[in-house]
Amino acid sequence: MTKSALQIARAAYQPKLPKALKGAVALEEGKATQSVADQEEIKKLFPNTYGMPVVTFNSSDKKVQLPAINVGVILSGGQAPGGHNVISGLFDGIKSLNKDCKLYGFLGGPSGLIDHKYIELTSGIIDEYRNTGGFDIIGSGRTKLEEQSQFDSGIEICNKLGIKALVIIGGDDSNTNACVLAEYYLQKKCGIQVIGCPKTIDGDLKNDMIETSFGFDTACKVYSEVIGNIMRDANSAKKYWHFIKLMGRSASHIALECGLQTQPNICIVSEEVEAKKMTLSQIVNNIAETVAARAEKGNNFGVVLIPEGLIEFIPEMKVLIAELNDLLAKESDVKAAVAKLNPNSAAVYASLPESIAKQLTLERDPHGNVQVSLIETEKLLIEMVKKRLADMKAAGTFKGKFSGLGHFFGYEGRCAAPSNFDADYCYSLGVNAVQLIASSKTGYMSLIRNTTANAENWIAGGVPITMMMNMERRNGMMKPVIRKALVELTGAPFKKLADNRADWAINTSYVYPGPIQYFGPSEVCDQPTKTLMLEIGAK
Ligand code: FBP
Repeated sequence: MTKSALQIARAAYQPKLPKALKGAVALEEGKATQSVADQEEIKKLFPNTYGMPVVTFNSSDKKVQLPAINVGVILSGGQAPGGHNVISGLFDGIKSLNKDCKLYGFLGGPSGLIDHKYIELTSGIIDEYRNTGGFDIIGSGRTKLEEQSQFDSGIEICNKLGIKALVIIGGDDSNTNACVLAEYYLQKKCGIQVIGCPKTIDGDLKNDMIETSFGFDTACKVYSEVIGNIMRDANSAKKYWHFIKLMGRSASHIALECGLQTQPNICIVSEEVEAKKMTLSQIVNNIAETVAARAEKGNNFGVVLIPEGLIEFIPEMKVLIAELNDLLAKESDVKAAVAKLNPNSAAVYASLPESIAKQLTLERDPHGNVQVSLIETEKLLIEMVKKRLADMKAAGTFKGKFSGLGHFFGYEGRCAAPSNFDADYCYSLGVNAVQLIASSKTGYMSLIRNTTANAENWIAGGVPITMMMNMERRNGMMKPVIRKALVELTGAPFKKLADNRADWAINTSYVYPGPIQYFGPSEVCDQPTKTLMLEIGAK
C-alpha cells in the first residue's frame, strides 16, 4: 500500500501518556455513585452494576503480572479520529502486562460479536494503523446490542477465543449497550468484563466525569480549517453568502467550537433555538436582517454556521419528528404514517418544501433516530432567506445582493489523522482500559481527566456507566440511556459566542486557523479545543 509522507512520519509518533499509566498502577476507589436521574428505575434495571465507585489510578512500584487473558474490541457507530490509537493502546497495554495476552477485533461493529466475525490483532497489523484516522482496522457498524440471543452469541465466541474482557468503543448509545451487556454477563456469571470508551466527533458524550469524547478535537479542527478557507474566499470575492451545515446529530458542540475558532457572521446554536422557542421563520428573519445590515455597509457576503441537528430543535419541527419517529416505528408505510399525524404536525409537514418533507421520513438509524445528516437544512435556509430578502427588497428594506452557496462538512472530518490531542487521549484511553480490566472492573467507562493540562498530568481511572444514565423515550418506549450532553446556554463556550456575535455579525472578524499541525511547537500542535479550555477553565 502506498503511504503519504505524513503517514510515514506519523507512524513513528509516540503518543504521550499520563505519568500514572507509564508503569504499574495502584487503584483508588471513591464513594458509591448514583445515576444522574431516575435512580430507582436505573437501580432496578442494573442491580449488579449500579452504584459502583469512581476509580482513579495512581503510579505504583508494585508491578502486576496479568494472567494471559484475551481481550476483544469493537468499534461502534460513526467514525471518529483516534479509534486506531485506542486499539494500539489496548494492544500495548495488555502486552505490557503479559506478552501472551491476545487482542481480537470484532469486524464491522457489534454485529461482528454476534456473527462471530473477528481477526486477531497482531503487532504487524497494529503498527500499520498507529496514529492514523479511520476505523478501517476492523470496521464499525451501528447494530444495536440489545437482545439476549445476541448477548449469548457473544458469550459463545468469547468462550471459544478465551476472551475475558470486551472493550466497546462508542458513543452514548453504544456505551449504554456496553453497560447492558456488562450487567447481563454479571447476572450470568460468565466471567466476561465489559469496558466502554467515549467516542464521538459530536462531543455530546461528556459530563461531570468525562471531559470530552475522542474525535471532537480533530474533527472540529478539520472543519475550522475549511471554514477559514471559505471565509478567506468570501472576503476576497465578496459575492457569496456561504451556508455551512456542520455534523453533530443532535447537540451543537461542533458548530459552537468551529464558531469560536473562526468567528463567522452567524453561528446558529440549536439549543438556543429550542430554549427561545424560535420558529423557522424567526431564524430566517434573523439571518435576512444580518444579510441586509452587512449589505448596508457594502458587504454582500458572509458565512453562516448551521448545526446538523437544528431541524429537531425547532419546536414545531421537534413535535413533528417525535410523532414521525413513533409512527414510523410501528408503520413502515410512510404515507400511512403521515396520514396519522395530529392536525398541527400535519400542517407543519404540509408547509415544508417537498424535498425536506421527504427527507424527514427517510429510514431511522438502528436507535430510532432520524438521520439528520440526510436533511439539507442549509438548502432550506438559503431558499427561505432568499424569499424573505425578496420581500424586504420589495418593501425597500434590503438594497443589496444575495447569492447563497450551501456546504455540508461532516464525513470530511471523521477519519482525519488524529491531532496530537486525540492521538494522545485515545492511546491513553486504551492503556487505561487495560488497567480497568486488570483491576477486574466491568460496566465502567475508561476515564482520562484534567485534559487541558500537559498529558503527563492527565488523571486516569474509570467511571461506572450507570452513573451517567437516565430514562428516555426511544422507539416509542422508555429506556435507560446515557444522558446526552447538549450545549449549555449558561456554559462558558456559549457565553463567549453570545458576547461577541453582534460584532462578528456586522464586522468581518474572521479567523483562519489553518490545517492541523502534527509537528512543531507545542502551542501550535497540542492545543485542546476552545470548548474544553473554556469549560475546564471555568471550573
Ligand atoms: P456517533 O454518534 O456514532 O459517533 O456518530 C455521529 C455522527 O457522525 C453524526 O455526527 C452524524 O449525524 C452521524 O454520525 C452520521 O451517521 P452515518 O455515519 O450512519 O451516516
